[in-house]
Amino acid sequence: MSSVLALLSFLFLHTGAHSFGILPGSSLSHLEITKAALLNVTVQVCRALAQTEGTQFTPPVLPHTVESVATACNTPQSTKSLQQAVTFIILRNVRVDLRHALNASFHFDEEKLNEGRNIITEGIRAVKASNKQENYEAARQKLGELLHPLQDFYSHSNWVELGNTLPNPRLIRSDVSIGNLADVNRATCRSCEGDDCTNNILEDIIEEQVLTSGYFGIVPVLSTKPPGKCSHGGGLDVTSKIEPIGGINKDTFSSNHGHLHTQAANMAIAATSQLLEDIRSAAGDRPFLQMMGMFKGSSKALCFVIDTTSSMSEDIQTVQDVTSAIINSEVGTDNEPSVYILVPFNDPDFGPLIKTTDPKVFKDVIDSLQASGGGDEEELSLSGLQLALSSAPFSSEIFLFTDAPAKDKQLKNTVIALIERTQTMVTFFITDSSPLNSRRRRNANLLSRMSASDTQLYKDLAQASGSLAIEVTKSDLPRAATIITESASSSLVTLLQAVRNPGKKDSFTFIVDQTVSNVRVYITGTSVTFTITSPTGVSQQSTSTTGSLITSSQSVGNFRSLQLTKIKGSWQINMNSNDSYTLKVIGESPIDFLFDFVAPSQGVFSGFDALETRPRAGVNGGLLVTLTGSSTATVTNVTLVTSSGSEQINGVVESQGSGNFLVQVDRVPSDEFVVRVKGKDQSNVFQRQSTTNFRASNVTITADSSSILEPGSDFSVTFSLTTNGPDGNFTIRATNNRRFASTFPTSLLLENGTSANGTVMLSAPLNTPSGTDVTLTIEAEAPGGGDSNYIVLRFSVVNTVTDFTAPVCELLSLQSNCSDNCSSAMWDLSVRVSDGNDGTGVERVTLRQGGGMLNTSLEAGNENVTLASYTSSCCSPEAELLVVDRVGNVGTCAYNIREGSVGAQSSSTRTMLSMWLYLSLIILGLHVVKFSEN
Ligand SMILES: *[C@@H]1O[C@H](CO)[C@@H](O)[C@H](O)[C@H]1NC(C)=O
Ligand SMILES: *[C@@H]1O[C@H](CO)[C@@H](O)[C@H](O)[C@H]1NC(C)=O
Ligand SMILES: *[C@@H]1O[C@H](CO)[C@@H](O)[C@H](O)[C@H]1NC(C)=O
Ligand SMILES: *[C@@H]1O[C@H](CO)[C@@H](O)[C@H](O)[C@H]1NC(C)=O
Ligand SMILES: *[C@@H]1O[C@H](CO)[C@@H](O)[C@H](O)[C@H]1NC(C)=O
Ligand SMILES: *[C@@H]1O[C@H](CO)[C@@H](O)[C@H](O)[C@H]1NC(C)=O
Ligand SMILES: [Ca+2]
Ligand SMILES: [Ca+2]
Repeated sequence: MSSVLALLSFLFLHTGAHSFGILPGSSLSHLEITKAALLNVTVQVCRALAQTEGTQFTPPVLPHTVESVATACNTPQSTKSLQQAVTFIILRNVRVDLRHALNASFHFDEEKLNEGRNIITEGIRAVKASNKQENYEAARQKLGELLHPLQDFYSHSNWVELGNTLPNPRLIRSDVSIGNLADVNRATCRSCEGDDCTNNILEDIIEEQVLTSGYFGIVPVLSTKPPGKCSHGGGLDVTSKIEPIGGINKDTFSSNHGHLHTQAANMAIAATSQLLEDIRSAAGDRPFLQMMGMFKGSSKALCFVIDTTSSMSEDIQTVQDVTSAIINSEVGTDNEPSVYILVPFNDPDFGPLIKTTDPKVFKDVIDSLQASGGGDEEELSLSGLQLALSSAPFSSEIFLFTDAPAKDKQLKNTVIALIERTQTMVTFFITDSSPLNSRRRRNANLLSRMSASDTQLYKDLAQASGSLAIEVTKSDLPRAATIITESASSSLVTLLQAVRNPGKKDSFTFIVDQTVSNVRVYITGTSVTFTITSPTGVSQQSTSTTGSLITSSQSVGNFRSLQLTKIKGSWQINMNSNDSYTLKVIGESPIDFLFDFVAPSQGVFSGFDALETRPRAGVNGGLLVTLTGSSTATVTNVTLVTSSGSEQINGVVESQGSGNFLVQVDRVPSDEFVVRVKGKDQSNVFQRQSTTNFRASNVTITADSSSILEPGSDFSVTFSLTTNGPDGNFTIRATNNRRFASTFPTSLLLENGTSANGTVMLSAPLNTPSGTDVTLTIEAEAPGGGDSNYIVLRFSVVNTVTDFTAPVCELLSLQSNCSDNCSSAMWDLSVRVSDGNDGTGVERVTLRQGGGMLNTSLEAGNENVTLASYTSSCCSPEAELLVVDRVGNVGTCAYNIREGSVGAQSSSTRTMLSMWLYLSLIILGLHVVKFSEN
């Protein structure tokens, strides 16, 4: 594909194709629609939270940017994770066009209106269930997928042509009819040729407010447009050449109904906002922000994977001390971890994973850890690590403590796959390698130290993740563990990271730009010396204890850490060692980058799809790079640098707007590589590097993760394997992080250039909580093990839901003595909230609007019913309660004393309720005093 074509089609489709598209600056695309709505609702939530928390809120100027929203929400340190969430949701949305181009239901084509709505409402259930379990990655994935049909409805149906000015709220509900649907036999369009196609929908369809949508097909013989039906329209759509000719889509300004594009796109933004409001109400404001990657403190997790076998008591003590120190110093600051994760491992068991946002809970859990058991020398370290990797947020850092070899070495490739896909750093603290403490090991009569190959496994994993394997004595561990506190900063960036194995003399440069502070150099290796040279030409030797460049230096075990003076410009470090070493330079800066590997889609439409696999080796490839922390910065160069330093491949960078850059390289290297990004922000030139070391493969593997698992039912995942090089008998492994039972073919036979399909059967036990997510990793290893690829898929487990209605409110009493002087009088309200006999029960009753105090309690003997009492000053004459059931159906009940009337509404049973209320007012003889505001 030529780069010009790629630019036009990146993330979007060709003009006249099949969805909101296309050129920046004119029509609105799914990308812009989704981003606008995500940021809009995030701002609403931050405004509401500021109000309840009594803090200042300055709305960001329009159009919103990730940076301005994070700042307005008073969480600038969440800029990067907000960007990550937004990009992830958008890529999932765009993927629907690439993967399900011809499935009419995903686009509200061909009058598949109920089918389209089902995709939306099933998706909403999964998002709500995932949020409830704090599985935000799974929630974002589903959210992206379901927003696509929602947005397409406004472009592909005749909703706008029917004269509607507001979104259709029935698209996000499954208990009401979607509207007046056209009968299959009813004609909806007439032919229109030429440019003016504004009036091709039949008058009776408009008059009777009948809903329809356009037919779409790219292959004449397969296209079955019934007589008289509308078409989508555009160059690719063959149905629009069949009577009635023409189309009705509003995807772009140049579409058949392009004159309505702006209206359709704005309504898609409003509809997306409405859906997000529903998700927000079900989740609560803080959890909603967490789904958006926004946290009060840091967006980072504090994540430990700890060997708890009998020799580990000193290490455990260190972890307890570090945890206390971090919690004591960081809670309440910008560096407070957003989530705390612990995975203990032992032998023969590991886990469970403990994940909490409460520092106290975490500290208690850590403090209760005790060393015991373990049997033989080896322990289940990789099983523990796998569990942590599949549960930690993307780009986390995990600290693993052990003094023993891995018993589960077969998981090495799975662990590397998860590291690559989540861009997680894994730092190892290995406390057995020194002979000094071999006497401390149990079974002292056995060979108690780890062999070189045992530690090499951990070093390989550390290297793949761009982190360190620190080998120290147990007594030195507390000093080495200070690196954990240093890494808590929410704005840590990697300036340089390299490994030489075997070691050799080499020279490295890194740029310290004006936004970078706290520059640290981390080195691991046993006999490393170096010379460091500043931008001003001053040098300092590693052996020198005086000098102006290194402000502090610490050495422990195989680990050395230096702090550098802040001098802006290009630094050089000359390393000298015959043993293997790692070098890493980090700093703190708001400016960083995010990226995904993308590949041209194989489907009907051209576009690029984010990969969940290794990119293809030896051929061209793409990356989507997003800068964060500055809305004015641009990417100038992106280079794939092989980890050995032998090769640098420069990409061609094309801006896509919104801080996104498409990078295309002629060839993805076969050797391990890192991604280096150079950019410019006004006069400031900066350079950042990926932490993760990536690998490419000659094997490609594809599978889809858009379906949902149901507990107790079999679930099949079909994957397809293609080889462009190695052939023969491939070894297949499928693992999942929940220990769900699974079956899969253990080998697949492939010839060069061919493909084969396999199926993984997975089943979630009947008692799996709704909203659980499961990460399935399918690996394919070429004969001989020289090449392998994998796909990492995340699925949601969601129970079948039969409760589609929100809880209802029953007014028990409303009393007031409001007078003309509102500040001296109060009113109060008592409401019984229930979810009906077949309902799942009331989960939450909160105040959506009103200046008073709300108290809730469970009804005696009936935990499915909540009693709410509300007291307020008469100056705040309105109250609105948000009532949510256990599967996230949301209703509201509004009361006011202003006009001498009381109204209540539950969004699902509005009319019935107001009638009931009217009656109950009469029956109860409630006295509502007229209140006049003054
Ligand atoms: C922003 O979101 C709110 C709901 O939170 C919605 O009422 C409003 O219409 C949205 N704005 C736009 C421009 O869609
Ligand atoms: C960066 O890219 C520009 C072209 O965009 C090129 O001229 C320059 O040589 C590149 N610099 C590096 C260090 O690769
Ligand atoms: C891919 O195949 C080429 C040619 O056979 C080979 O040189 C290269 O090493 C392979 N790449 C990987 C990652 O195995
Ligand atoms: C596989 O086939 C491609 C061309 O189809 C060829 O270039 C490559 O060398 C082959 N690789 C092997 C390992 O046979
Ligand atoms: C492929 O390897 C598996 C074991 O790894 C073996 O059971 C199977 O027979 C082999 N298939 C072929 C066709 O060689
Ligand atoms: C694999 O499955 C896809 C559809 O899922 C099918 O199109 C393809 O022909 C299958 N390939 C093989 C080799 O069976
Ligand atoms: Ca053991
Ligand atoms: Ca209910």
